[in-house]
Amino acid sequence: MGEAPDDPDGAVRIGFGGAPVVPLDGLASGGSGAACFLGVDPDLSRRFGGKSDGAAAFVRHSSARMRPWTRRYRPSAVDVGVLTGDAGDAGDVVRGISEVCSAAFAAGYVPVVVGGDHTVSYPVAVTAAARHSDLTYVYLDAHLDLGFHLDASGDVHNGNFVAALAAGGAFREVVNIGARAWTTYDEAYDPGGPVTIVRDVDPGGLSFLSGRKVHVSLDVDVLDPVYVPNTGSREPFGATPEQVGRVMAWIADHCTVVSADVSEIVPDPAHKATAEIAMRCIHELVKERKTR
Ligand SMILES: [Mn+2]
Repeated sequence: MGEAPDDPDGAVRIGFGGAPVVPLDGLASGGSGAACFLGVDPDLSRRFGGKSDGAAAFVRHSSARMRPWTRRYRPSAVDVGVLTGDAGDAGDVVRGISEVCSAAFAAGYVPVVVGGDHTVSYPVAVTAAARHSDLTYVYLDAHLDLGFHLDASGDVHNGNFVAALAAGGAFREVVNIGARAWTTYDEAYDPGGPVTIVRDVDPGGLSFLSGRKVHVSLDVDVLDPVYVPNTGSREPFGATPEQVGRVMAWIADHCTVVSADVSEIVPDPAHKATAEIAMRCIHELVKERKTR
């Protein structure tokens, strides 16, 4: 597990969005629906876009200054570390993701995996669907990632893993929010399972999701490149952070969020604010449950 920056107060190590870093085996049960962050530093299976190796460490370090606010508004969120390794370790990393997510579920947390390429969503979603029946996979993404028709290799990568999820049959429905790339208007996709596309990044089109259990995946390229220029597959005419935040808040208020992931940030010290945008969107999505 990677190192976290020190808390300015000196009391704890601080991680994603200012959450304290805790050992995985020290997770107390009773997470009460708070976020349990896990970072994944290596790209798992990138076919499209610029490399984002080291994205988790970048997001973690660049969002640490949110601590005074998340300590107040999301006090139970925790960070259990960053998985490291290289492409040759992808199998080990995938197993690690599954183990950590299972431990987070068992302790009552909402696992939130912060990765590099969007393929990181695949093991998180599969682990979530094994634990929760009747789950809907919701992904905010400028692209559909349904590209099995583009290659015959059979490999799962960041351009086709959603087709693998749809065809796998473990999800009630796969729902994209924000597809806008020209490729998303192709008629060639044959995902082999139920896929719904909601092009407007606006809660107004989401009422059909009300009451559902969901896994939510945020590919930051749903945001306009003006806000997140450091992403691998930039598309113009994107959403504002406020639009994404409103969609996340609507999902938090109307659905049961069991797990989440965020990906496709390319580490760049010139754009540290993108880490805070990503973390703020996640904090709109994963609210701690009120006990009263
Ligand atoms: Mn994308």
